[in-house]
Amino acid sequence: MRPSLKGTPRDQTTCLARPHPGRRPGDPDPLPASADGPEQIVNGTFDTGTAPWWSTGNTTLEIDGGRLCADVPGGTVNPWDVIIGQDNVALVKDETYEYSFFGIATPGRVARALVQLPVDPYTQFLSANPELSVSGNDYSYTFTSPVDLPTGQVVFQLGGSATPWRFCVDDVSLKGGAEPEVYRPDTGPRVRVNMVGYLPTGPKNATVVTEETEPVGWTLKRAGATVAQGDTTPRGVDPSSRQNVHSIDFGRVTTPGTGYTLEADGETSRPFDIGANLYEELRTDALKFYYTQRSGTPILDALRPGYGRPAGHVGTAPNQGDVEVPCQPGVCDYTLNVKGGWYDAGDHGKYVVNGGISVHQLMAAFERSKTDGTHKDGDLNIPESGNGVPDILDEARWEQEFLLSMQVPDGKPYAGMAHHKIHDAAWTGLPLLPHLDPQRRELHPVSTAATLNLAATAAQASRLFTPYDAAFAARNLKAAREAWAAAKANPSRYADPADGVGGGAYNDDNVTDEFYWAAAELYIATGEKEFRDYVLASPHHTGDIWRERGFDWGNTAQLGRLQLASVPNALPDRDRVRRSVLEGADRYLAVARAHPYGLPYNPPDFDWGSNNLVLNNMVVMAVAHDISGEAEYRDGVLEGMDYIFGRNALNQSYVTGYGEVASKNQHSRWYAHQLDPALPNPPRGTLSGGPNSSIQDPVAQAKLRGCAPQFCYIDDIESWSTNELTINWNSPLAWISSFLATPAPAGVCTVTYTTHGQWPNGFNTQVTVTNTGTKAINGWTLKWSFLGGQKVRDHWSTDLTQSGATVTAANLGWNKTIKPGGSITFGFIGAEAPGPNPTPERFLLNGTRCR
Ligand code: 9MR
Repeated sequence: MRPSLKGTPRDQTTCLARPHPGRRPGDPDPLPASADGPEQIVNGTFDTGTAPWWSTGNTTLEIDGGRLCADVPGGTVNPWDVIIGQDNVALVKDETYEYSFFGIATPGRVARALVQLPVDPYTQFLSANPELSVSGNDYSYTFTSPVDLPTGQVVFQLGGSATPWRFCVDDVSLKGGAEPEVYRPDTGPRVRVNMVGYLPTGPKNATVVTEETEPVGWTLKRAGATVAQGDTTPRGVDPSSRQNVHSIDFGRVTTPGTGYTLEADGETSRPFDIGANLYEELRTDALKFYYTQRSGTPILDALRPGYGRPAGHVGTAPNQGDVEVPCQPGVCDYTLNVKGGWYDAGDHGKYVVNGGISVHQLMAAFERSKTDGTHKDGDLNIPESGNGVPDILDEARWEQEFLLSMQVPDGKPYAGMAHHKIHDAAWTGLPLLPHLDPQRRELHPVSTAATLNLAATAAQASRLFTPYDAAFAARNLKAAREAWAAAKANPSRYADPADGVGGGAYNDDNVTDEFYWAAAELYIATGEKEFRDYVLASPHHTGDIWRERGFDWGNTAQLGRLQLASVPNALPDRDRVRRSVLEGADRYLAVARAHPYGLPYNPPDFDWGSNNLVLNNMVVMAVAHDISGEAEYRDGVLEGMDYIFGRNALNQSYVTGYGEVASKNQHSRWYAHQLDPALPNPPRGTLSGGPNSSIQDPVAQAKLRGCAPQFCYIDDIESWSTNELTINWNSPLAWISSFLATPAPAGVCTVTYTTHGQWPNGFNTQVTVTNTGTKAINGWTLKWSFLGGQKVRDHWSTDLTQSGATVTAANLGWNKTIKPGGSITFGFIGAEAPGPNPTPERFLLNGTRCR
């Protein structure tokens, strides 16, 4: 909206332009005032940014003082060489429309304002040539539509000027015709629950949509019998849904069972379970998602029935990649073999920045639970299953190898940096199986952000892979160091926001957070002073990074902080770092508690991929639980899952295959069942991006305009801005389900782990386990993990075995019993590995966690 203080003249009688020959601005209005029909333009006042307006690639849309502005390049020939427009403007035959806008040109220019057919022959239903001036004018035209056309196009053609100029527009309005179609989602019963279920010992909350303002009764039923009853808590009008809601807390019910229903205000919820182990399958499915996203390899139907497909982008026609991919013209003089990796989303692009956070979160999920042995070889049913390496690491390696291949080779300009992305030269349509993509593939320029993503993930991989493949680990550490040095030498090479044809731009013009994250990973991996000093001096180390909108591929300081807090290291202010995670988690917990749907994310407008931000806020709470052991943080995570699984305004689950009504038409070129019944829906465990207030795609714009944040979602394959799937959204889902599926209850034990001597290739450690409980422990195993490649060589007073970095110490016959208050002590000699050898922080005694 144009703020009135801009002081532009808005007097209709003095500044009106109409498409009548000989008429000049200032002439009286010769037409009867047109009836105020319904508005057909979406965001003509630019209150919500530039979307859904688009432009040709030679100019960039921006909001300047509340108006839409663009610098129009000089040297173009035709008016249509530079265009700004909006699609899917519905026209009804024989209806009269009033089209109006406020426009400015600096310096003055004549533009073309058209309402037209969006495709050849571009028939113009209105064609005007407004004389735009520096001070700005209002323009208004009427026309009668000769056609019924749901997909009309409103455009400003601005090309044809020898010299550059600036165009600004505001208050674009097309009034008349039919009321835009009102889409009403089927939201089912007004009582909203986690349709998958609740853990017996976890929180149990629901939300009921009602007009009532006083408490109403609720009843929990199973098999026709009443299990519990109570009264709702009125919560007023929830801004995220614009609904009047009450919440229900039935947490006192802990009896496992299937087919529970909750009744309130005359409505019955969809059925749900109370049961343990609700997240085990999700943990596997959320991770299995990655195999079917793989590029450069056939997907074996034997491993994923119904999902088998030929290898995509392996240099076989019609594919033009990815074994010898050139750069965009003028960007580089070499080709790279960048075969492999995961397709980022529903398109065939491969991007280093969202690949980076994805592979990071998979490795972090593995590391978090490596003492527990949660992620095993063979648990994901992938081609590498059975190779002795946990499948989650094999899957992560598939992407990490790709990230490494994006690094500029030695001897070339920007050696050590990473190309930002590789994708098609032009957007393709749906459906399109990967191996059928005929587009030219191009490497895009290097970026500091991509380079730092490579540095961070390669440093992390260098530790985690050492026990399994020391050569691969060493290759990663070398790449990480080179990437770090290259990023330091080129600290502000940002991806171009306009480089979004054929693939997403993934632009980010602040990479101080990526620097912090990379330094943190390099410090954890090496313990070196350079990285420690960088971490300590970074503003992100002490700054408030816990923003309500969460973290994502473009906001990665949180990854650095979470890693420093959760992976053992010798940072001098480590306690403060750990406390800061609790502070962040407290904030998300407070947001969730204030939210009648229990959401730990509640900005006034929901972002693209909001579900991933919800989940990442849950990751902060989960790490806080790991640090503190406090149940409230785990409860916060579980309540977040309630939202994802159906306790929401739309009464649907956002994970395919989970819950009675769930997203299943996520935007994808190969899970395009909605467009071609021969193709599958996305596999079980696929997260949808979820509500996006900016509704940037035509389907969302046609159906969801004016939506309250939670309603800005539609399970339609063409709604790419609300309903896509991505590798970087499934990664927090995998992380969180891994967390929830790995409960390690607090035990009655303490452990002291003291490394008495450390020499160039070995160390000597003594471990004492104390029984802090009241009962004798008869027979024990104690588990912990090393940071990287340390290996046990010799041991005494215990039976020690090691798998990967994880060590299991078991009692001998004579020290089997630990009396209440008593302790046992054993020791071992370890082989020193490259990098630091910090004291482990997670010890499991007979499966319970020691303090
Ligand atoms: O996830 C990305 C989101 O954060 C951005 O706001 C949006 C616009 O740049 O792009 C999203 O990423 C899309 C990418 O550009 C192209 N592939 C699909 C991605 C998910 O929708």
